Amino acid sequence: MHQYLQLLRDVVENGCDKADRTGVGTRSVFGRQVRFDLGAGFPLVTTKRIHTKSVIAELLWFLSGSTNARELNAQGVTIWDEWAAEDGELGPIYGTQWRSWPAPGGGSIDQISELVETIRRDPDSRRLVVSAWNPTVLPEAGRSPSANASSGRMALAPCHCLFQFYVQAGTLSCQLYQRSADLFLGVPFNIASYALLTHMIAQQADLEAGELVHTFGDLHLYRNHLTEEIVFEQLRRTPRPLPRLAIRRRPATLFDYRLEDFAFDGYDPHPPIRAPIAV
Ligand code: THF
Repeated sequence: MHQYLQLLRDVVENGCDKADRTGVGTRSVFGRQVRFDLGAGFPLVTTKRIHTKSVIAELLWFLSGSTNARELNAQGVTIWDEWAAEDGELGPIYGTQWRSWPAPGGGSIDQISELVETIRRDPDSRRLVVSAWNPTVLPEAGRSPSANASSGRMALAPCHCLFQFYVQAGTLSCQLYQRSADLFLGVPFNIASYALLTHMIAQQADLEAGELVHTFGDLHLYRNHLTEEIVFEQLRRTPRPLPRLAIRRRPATLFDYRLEDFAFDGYDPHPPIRAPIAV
């Protein structure tokens, strides 16, 4: 995971001060790209422990089409609680846009099912794209996430907002465009999540996982992460060998995976590093 440490160094050295929606303030750069060869090991950050259960549960929750944080809480995962309304709702975030994008004139579009079908039927297609960026339901500026969610808008605008797959020589690659990226807390989750999704879809389509290409818009470190105990502690640590992902069975469809189906063999990270999340 030298790619991840390089991004940390890049933002520390080249970032400019920038204010942001949360009021915390960031150091930020614009436009970066890293690549991970998924055949060479699973891209899980090793210089701090990543809570892999949260990563898997969040992805399965997105794929289920749910946008309610209580359904994630049922798995013991609380990473979306800060943005939810009283009843747990987050409005039409990823789950809705991925599985039931509202179609004009009623009905909805299941982008994920169509994606898997197209990968199988027409692997050379250049339209293997899923978009979570739906301008008709973006949050209203100046309102709190929970107020937006309560009024049928997204609690938060999608950060990882568009992805595309590519099939070549029996391998499946994925490129993600992330418009806004919390490098210390969110990005290790985002990398692992899309790597996992690529492995799952590859299994369903009888392909091998190829590359994950991760492209960033506003890539930032929150000011309260730029401390000796947080970012600079992580930069002092030496990366360890990558784990390998084991998928223990082949479910009938992409929507039938469970938490227990996944294991990260050989994951031997440095200790966790706690940091405050900007809401
Ligand atoms: N808001 C901000 N400020 N950063 C983000 O990365 C982010 N997201 C999602 C929505 N809003 C965001 C939420 N994803 C953690 C990790 C990912 C999150 C939210 C929170 C987090 O606190 N991680 C801790 C604890 C892990 C755990 O409890 O499981 C960590 O140490 O990794 C990015 O898409």
